[in-house]
Amino acid sequence: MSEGYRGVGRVLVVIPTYNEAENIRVITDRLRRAVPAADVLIADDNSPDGTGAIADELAAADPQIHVLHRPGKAGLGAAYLAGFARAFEQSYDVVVEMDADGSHAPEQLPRLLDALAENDVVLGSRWVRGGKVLNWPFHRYLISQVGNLYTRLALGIPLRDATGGYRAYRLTALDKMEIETVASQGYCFQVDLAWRAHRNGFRVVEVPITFAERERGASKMSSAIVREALWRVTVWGAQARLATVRRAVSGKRSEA
Ligand SMILES: Nc1nc2c(ncn2[C@@H]2O[C@H](COP(=O)(O)OP(=O)(O)OP(=O)(O)O)[C@@H](O)[C@H]2O)c(=O)[nH]1
Ligand SMILES: [Mg+2]
Repeated sequence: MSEGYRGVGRVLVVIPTYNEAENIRVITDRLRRAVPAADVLIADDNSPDGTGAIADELAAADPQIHVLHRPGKAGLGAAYLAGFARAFEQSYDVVVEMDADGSHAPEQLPRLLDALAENDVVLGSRWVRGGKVLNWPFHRYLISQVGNLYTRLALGIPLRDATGGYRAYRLTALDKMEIETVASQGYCFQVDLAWRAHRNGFRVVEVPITFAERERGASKMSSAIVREALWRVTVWGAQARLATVRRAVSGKRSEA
């Protein structure tokens, strides 16, 4: 167990994995070098390619690496929630989300953690000035841009990259976000948490990152994941507008 990162306290980086045998060693190695103060939790959904066994080897060789074995593929959101629960149990101050496929450079984590010193939630952002995406096919660029535009309009949140998955949260903030009620599974999980942070009035900041397309292994991105995000964001946006209308109406009634 580490002493913590300057200014923010004890940090747990949760890396969800499903079939990342080709990536998990490289990413944990880079992460341990880049931020030696951070502990690592690999949340593996019983990957058929043996990622879980490799994670066990890594954990056996390094007391700052831990593994959460889950029974089967249940989506990114569920894996993160289980990882967050572990962070609460073990009294960490900060939890970080990071993909295993190398898209999120561990070398940029200090940038996120430094920004957390004066914020509650830090989003690694591809779409603010200074942010970049390397080697993405045009259709992925389009999905991300359109998805983020729709999210901004439907929810009225000022974020450029609400779907990104490279983030740091203070546990004091997560604790108030009622995450036990999160049902989102895919990307939508990221939008869900950004929306909760915004509604709670937390200090949310976007810092530029360079996101690189995965080089090894298969993507778990699917049209079902995009559809889930679309319908949930639409429902949340409608609920928020309805609540505003209701408040306005009951305000008028009490004035009358
Ligand atoms: N535990 C767990 N991890 C998952 C699951 N689905 C995806 N992941 C992990 O979540 C991270 C992001 O998934 P990716 O497949 O890279 O999804 P993506 O980044 O949207 O897609 P690409 O950009 O094509 O890589 C990776 O570390 C995956 O292994 C799941 O059902 N369970
Ligand atoms: Mg990826």
